[in-house]
Amino acid sequence: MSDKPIYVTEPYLPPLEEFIPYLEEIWDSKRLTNNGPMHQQLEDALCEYLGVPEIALFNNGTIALLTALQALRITGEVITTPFSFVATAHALTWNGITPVFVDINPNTFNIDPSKIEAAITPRTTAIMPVHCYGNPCDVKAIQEIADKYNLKVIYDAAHAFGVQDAGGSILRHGDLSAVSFHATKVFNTFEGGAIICPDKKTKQHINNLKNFGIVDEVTIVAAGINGKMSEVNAAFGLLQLKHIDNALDKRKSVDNFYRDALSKEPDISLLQPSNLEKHNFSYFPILIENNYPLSRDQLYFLLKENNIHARRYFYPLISDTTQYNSTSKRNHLKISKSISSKVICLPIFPEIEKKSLSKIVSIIQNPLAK
Ligand code: T4K
Repeated sequence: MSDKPIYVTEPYLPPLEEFIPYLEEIWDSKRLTNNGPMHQQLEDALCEYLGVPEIALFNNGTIALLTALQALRITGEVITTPFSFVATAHALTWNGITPVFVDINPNTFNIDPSKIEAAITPRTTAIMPVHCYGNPCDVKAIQEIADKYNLKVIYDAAHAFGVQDAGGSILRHGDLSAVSFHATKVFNTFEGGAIICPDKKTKQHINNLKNFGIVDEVTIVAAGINGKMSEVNAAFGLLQLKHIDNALDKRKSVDNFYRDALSKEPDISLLQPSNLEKHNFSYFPILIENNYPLSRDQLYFLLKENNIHARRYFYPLISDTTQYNSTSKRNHLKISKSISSKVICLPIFPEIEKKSLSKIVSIIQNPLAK
């Protein structure tokens, strides 16, 4: 057993002294929440950094997703992926919507557009794909289907902060995208999230919904929720933005290290990187294939015994959890089941030490060594 545990992720934290001036400003202004100055600055800074038209900040990614569905008045059934974190389906359930799970593509682990049309019924109103591990979905094919059947597209882009394809931020695709700024994400505000929207009118509607539906002191237009980000979280986001490029560079080195070390391992498969302008290296999934000397779970527990806390994201499939196995509609999910039974996400974060990486790789390469 090594002395220090290595977790699947560790949040990037800038030097504490850099945060103090932000806190002093908040103490001076006594403005703690409700669209204060830090909140406004962070929205502007993120629009510029990401190159997107409008952003509405939230207290977490789940409430952002829930509100995105409300904003577009989505009802009935929504087509989504079972290979994701449970929050994807929960956001639908909290809106009284039935999730309809469609299988994923074996090369991208994202929803397979060629299987979407067969799952559309008269009750279908939207598609909610996930850019899993920050790898973009087949946005073109998904939009074509949405246009053909008059469906909305809301991307669960929880993992996709900072990712760019040839046309810019992948958060611009679909009707709305929701990101997460949770502690475990590449860009974090402790807890937090955002909706990326195309125009000011949509953003105003979303702003009303995240603030109890309040338009002014005497006008309430919707049964809104409290989805607001506090000033402390927003201030932390402003500081994080100063460090984000450095943090992403360090993640890239970790990704390179694993790729170099593991790409030739015969019974380990890697998710091949998409053709991107910019990736965020948010996760490093590997697949444990049949001829590997241990089963996926045996390797997972072997790593754990060595104080390496890799994770089986995403196992079980959402559609196999007790919450969803009887209430959801499940189509043929063969690929999802297979990937979910083989996947392990290895630790990846900016400050991970070289010797930790070497230890992880050595266990994977020699799982039977004593
Ligand atoms: N959609 C998708 C596709 C998502 O993946 C998520 C969240 C959402 C929507 C919802 O977004 P949020 O509402 O969360 O903003 C974690 C995260 O809690 C969750 O945000 C994330 N996805 C999911 C994939 O992972 P757990 O249950 O695995 O978290 P936990 O507490 O086991 O943390 C994992 C490891 O990270 C720990 O072993 C140690 C490390 N860690 C964690 C925290 C919280 C730290 O070092 N510091 C920390 O503060 O769900």
